[in-house]
Amino acid sequence: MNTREMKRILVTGAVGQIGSELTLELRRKYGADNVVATGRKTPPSEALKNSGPFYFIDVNQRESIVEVVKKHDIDTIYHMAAILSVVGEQNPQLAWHVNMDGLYMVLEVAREFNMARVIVPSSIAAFGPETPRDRTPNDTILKPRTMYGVTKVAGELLGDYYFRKYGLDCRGLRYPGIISHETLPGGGTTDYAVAIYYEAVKQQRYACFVREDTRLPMMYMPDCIKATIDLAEAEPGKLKHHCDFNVGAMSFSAGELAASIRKHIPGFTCTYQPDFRQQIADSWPMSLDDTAAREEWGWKPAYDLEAMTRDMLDVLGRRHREGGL
Ligand code: AKB
Repeated sequence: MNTREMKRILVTGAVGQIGSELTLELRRKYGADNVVATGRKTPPSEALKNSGPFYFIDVNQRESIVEVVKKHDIDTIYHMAAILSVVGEQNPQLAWHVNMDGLYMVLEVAREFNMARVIVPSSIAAFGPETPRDRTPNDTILKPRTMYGVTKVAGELLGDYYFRKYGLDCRGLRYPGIISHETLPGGGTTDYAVAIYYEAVKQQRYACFVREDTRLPMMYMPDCIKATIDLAEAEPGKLKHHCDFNVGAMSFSAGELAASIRKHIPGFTCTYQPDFRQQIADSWPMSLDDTAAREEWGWKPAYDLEAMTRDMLDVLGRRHREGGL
């Protein structure tokens, strides 16, 4: 395996929900000039725009990646650019193009430039209706029904292939629904678990697009960032898995989420109007067995539902009072 150190990092999808916060944390850790943010949109926050280098790149355009890789002598890629489940069902061709062709492009560039590491995120969408839904094992049936899920399974396999065939150190987590208060997610099935907080703060009511009893695994952004960087930095010799780690943090129904908000905003009301996204949610795990991540690289989440709700409402409440929501 390649033994280059991770020193100069490129983040694709750096203006997305996870990429934007991940970039800032990586810059804090490795130095602003050593973390190059790239994306297809203008950075949403001044913090991201002004804290280090940013380039517009398209992950499907090899030359646009290569130019930045050469200019900044990149040795590590966090490949966060992806089309999520709902947009993927609306436009499966686009999901394949961005998630598969884009990943292949990134892996090929990483191989050609002999990179130290590539972080290739996966998702609970890699599972499907035939998978055991309660404490879903790490190694189990992977037969998703969404195009997003298909690209996630194929992405896990492709990353593992590059590791075995070329010694390219690819690693990846199966993200659950990620909840955050900085950048909104775009086009995912778990987006209701973010939107509910914004609407609770702004108008004390929310119409949820999945049933009240819909239970999915979720994670608060600080844990997501920690998990991503911890896996990237884990000692290679300890890893038995590579691109397919389950990472659990919490698991709750939409009704339990609303109840946790009601403890802080007693007048909050939530109605349930399931639409086509219900079927996607019903095909995903309710909770995860993340023993492999705990044993192989010491994964341990810090936030549960109560702690996350307190923090989310604190931050969003403050922003709303200051007129920024
Ligand atoms: C989605 O809902 O599509 C994503 C995911 C779970 O990967 N948030």
